Amino acid sequence: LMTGFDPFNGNTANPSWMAAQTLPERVGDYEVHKLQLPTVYGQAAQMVINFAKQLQPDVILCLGLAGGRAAVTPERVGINIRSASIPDNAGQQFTDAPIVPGGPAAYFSTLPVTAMAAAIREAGVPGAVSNTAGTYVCNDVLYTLCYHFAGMKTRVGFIHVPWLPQQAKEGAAGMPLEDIIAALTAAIEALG
Ligand code: PCA
Repeated sequence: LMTGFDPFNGNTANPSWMAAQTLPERVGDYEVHKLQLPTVYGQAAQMVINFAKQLQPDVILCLGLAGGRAAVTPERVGINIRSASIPDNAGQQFTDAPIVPGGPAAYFSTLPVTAMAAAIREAGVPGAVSNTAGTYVCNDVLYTLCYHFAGMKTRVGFIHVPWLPQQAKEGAAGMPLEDIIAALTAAIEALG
């Protein structure tokens, strides 16, 4: 199950969903099912959980935009916090709030992030493990899914992608959609 987000915070497009949509229905050994998520705390993760109940996927790989990053970045960890200077697409805004009150501080992704980042670079695209998925909706989804699927056989992970060249802010990195697609294909093939 692969997900991408709708546009948020004034971005006119979200390359995470554009990339998910453009990927073929089969990559390596995997059938790819796609779901667009709203950039809304709580609701986005719940949609993934509901969809996964029907689909029973082997892997859930969520994608999001991290404007300003220069590489495609598998995320190592989700943390139990909501804290951002901008509201989500439903107008919710949080500062220093837990996602799951009393829940564990953090979870590691259950995907092989180092192998995925290496595979991305081998495909000729900048790739690196990221040690923070932020404290906004992407982290909310990663943490909530790790919490929900802890101890279950479904593996869970997240990849942040850069801005497209045409949307990158002055002086910031952008990456063509076809490079993002090549990176994601390599990352999926590295899942084992
Ligand atoms: N990126 C945001 C939320 C949606 C998206 O694509 C984030 O990094 O939290």
